[in-house]
Amino acid sequence: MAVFKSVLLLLLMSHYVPVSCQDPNPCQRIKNGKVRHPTSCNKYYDCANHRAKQKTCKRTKHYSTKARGCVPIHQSNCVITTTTVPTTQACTPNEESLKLLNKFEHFGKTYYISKETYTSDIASAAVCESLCGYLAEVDDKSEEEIIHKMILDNNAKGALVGGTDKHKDRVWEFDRSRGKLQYINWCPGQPNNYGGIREQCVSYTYLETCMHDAPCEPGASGSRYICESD
Ligand SMILES: [Ca+2]
Ligand SMILES: [Ca+2]
Repeated sequence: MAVFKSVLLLLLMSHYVPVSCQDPNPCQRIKNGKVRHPTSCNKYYDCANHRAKQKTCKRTKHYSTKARGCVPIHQSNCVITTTTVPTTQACTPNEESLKLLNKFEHFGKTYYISKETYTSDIASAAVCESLCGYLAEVDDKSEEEIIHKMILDNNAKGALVGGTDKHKDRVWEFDRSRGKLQYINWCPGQPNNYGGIREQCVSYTYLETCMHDAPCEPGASGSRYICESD
């Protein structure tokens, strides 16, 4: 009897292919029955006592989870969804843009201050983007101090940073995300649309560590612009 059992066991083992350790057993949750194949429509697994045997439908058929068997392809509900892993493309700062700005590292972040005054927020933002960054977004007091220090260290009169109310009057947002400014520290008397001109951008001067509203396209201001990169 013992010999008979052993022979029977051997026969079963030769019939049902054990699944390797690397592949999770498709019959782990199904003791007896059929399980769809994860990456093929015309294959499925036959489970017998949690042992999986891979089977293939005939050429014109697909496995159907509804019918629990092979059916003509047009009757099958099989859809294989493959998850594509998004590829993060490394950004390389543009060589020509790098010549236009001075680079600084502060607490794991990279900032750039332009050597020339800004002509428009859009042009400045484009240069920042070519450096894998954006017009500096001042998120807190410590970042504000970094911005101010960069202005002083570079003998600049001031610098344009991110933030605008051009989309909605008096609603200050970051242009790239349209997210509202979380940190706002206007200097006394600001924002003031100085001289009756709509000042829809944000800048800092060398005089104070606080924000001014400033024209996005100044004629001549002497202000530079600062980019930030994560
Ligand atoms: Ca920031
Ligand atoms: Ca102003």
